[in-house]
Amino acid sequence: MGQTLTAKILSSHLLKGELSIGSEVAVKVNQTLTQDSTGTMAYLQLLALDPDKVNTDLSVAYIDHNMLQTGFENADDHAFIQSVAQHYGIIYSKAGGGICHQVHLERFSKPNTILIGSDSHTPTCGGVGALAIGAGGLDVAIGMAKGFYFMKVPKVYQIILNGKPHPTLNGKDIILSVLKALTVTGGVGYVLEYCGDGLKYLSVTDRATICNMGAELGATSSIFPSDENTRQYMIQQGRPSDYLPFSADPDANYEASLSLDLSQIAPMIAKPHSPDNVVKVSEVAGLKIDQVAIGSCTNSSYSDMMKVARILKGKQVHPDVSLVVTPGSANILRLLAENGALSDMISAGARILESGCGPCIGMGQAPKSNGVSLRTFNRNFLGRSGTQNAQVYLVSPETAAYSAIEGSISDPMAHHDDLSIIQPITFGQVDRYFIFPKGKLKDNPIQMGPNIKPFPLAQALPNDLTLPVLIKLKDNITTDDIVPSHAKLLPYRSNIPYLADFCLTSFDPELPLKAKALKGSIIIAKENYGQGSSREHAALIPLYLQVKAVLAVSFARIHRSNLINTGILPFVFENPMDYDEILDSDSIQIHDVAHQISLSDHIDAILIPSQKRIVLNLKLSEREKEILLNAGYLNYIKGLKVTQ
Ligand code: MIC
Ligand code: SF4
Repeated sequence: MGQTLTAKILSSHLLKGELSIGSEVAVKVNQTLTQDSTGTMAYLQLLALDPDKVNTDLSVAYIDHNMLQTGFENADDHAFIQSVAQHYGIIYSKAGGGICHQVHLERFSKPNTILIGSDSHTPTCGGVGALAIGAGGLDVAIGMAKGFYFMKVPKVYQIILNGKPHPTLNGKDIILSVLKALTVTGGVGYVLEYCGDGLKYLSVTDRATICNMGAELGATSSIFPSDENTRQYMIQQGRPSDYLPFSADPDANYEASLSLDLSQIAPMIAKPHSPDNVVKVSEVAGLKIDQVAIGSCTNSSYSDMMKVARILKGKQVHPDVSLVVTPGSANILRLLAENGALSDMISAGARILESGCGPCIGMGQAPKSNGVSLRTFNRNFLGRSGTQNAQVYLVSPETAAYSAIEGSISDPMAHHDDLSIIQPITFGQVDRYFIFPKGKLKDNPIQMGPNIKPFPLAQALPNDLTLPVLIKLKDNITTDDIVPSHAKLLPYRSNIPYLADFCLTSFDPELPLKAKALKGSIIIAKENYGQGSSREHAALIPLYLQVKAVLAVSFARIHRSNLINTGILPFVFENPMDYDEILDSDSIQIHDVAHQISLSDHIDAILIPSQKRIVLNLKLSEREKEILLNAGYLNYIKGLKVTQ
């Protein structure tokens, strides 16, 4: 039987365990990436582990999220990360160098490698055939210190792309079509592997856009084969020797499959407030808009920017629209400046931002009240833009640029322009934003500003738990809901006590106070609790508020790991109907918790006051069990060795 790309990479990187679906294995980590908003926490954890130096082929610390230095906090965090990078042998990518995923794709991504990153969009590098996985900061810190990563062996979803796409189609329209077909939970437990004769029409950056938004399907990762287009990309990026032909075997076996005919795909748009709320752009064409934002790790490549410049050239942004453009890397920005595209954008009335996440994570450019914002980003969760009542739509750069000129949503297929781009033979490289580690690493001192506070650690499980319900939530609660992120809060990512006062406050403004008063509680939720970002703050903050457990119908993959890593019990309802039995005023009582966990996946619990018996499921690997019984991953990891 032939192998999938995923199976090939996992088997050549296997350190421990058996490659059977659902079982936990340890794999060798080749590369890691962090960004600053999850990075400070990851590096505090790396300091606690204190290896001599990182144990990977390459680790990079990017500064791209927290770039609005409205106070000392962000600048302090940057200095901290830079000092840790120097201390342990990590490449530091300064603010302005670009968005982690775009820069990593350009400069470091390699086929047939494993990359883990403390950001849910790490799978972007699947565009060149890497198995790139988003993880919590602690998992990445452990990856750096020990060189391994534990993961569940995923199923593989074959996505067959046949046919030739219309020239104005972007990778974004393809992934939005996949989201429409499979929804935000359709990728859970899978790696999405792309194949088919349509691949030859997709550039590496279109592929990267598609892999990037696999995160919105809940997938473990997404991956394309490495082929002639990959070779061309590596040559352009000045690193032809990083190319390696890499494809799945023709007789590989997949657990599921979806076919799309690219010639039939029209420009697509995700309506508020979910990336899977997808319709054709033509169905909402004409809707008046207030803001257009082009960029983010999803759509900020050189080709995307050039197409935008082509559309804007000689035109004017509509008077009622604010158009903001964020090129994905300093190198792309330089190329745009050199070839005149930047001038075309500015002449049309675009606002140009430095390369970084910017408006995607609410760092400025919040829309006006009830504003309609068209964004080339990957998430349109309610409130993420920084304006609670804004209506955010997700589109391709082509749709965004035409709409910015018209002042209303406009279908790029209605324009019949030739948007083909002549690619430069080589992109050149801007290395001035990288600080490469040198000298005697450990001689470099760690700089820690006053905003950086210690992270909380779990306590050993008591014999009996009686946990009042803190809040009862619905489906698809995002990590943005649990720990909001925007210009006012992002600077506090290294200050858990401060952030704790904002936990779930859009559902209950009193929740942090209530949690503190209860000194031990449980959160109840439905499907897909913790979707979205990899931020482990969504676990550390409940931990700080003494939340001991979350009971949900299901969890998003990264968030479930983050809960376990911090020492919070992620219970699943054995019978999902029991969700309806639980009242806001109830408590859940569990006797002999540690003993029950060590014996079985099925944990007996009692609802107080009704005395109804419910069964909580805690399907854990042996390692996860030990983590929970040892009050968190950090406590447990210190003695753990995994070798090939
Ligand atoms: C996001 O897109 O939500 C973020 C901000 O990049 C997060 C990381 C974070 O919360 O810091 C992610 O996707 O993991
Ligand atoms: Fe940055 Fe947005 Fe990408 Fe997250 S999704 S890494 S905030 S650009």
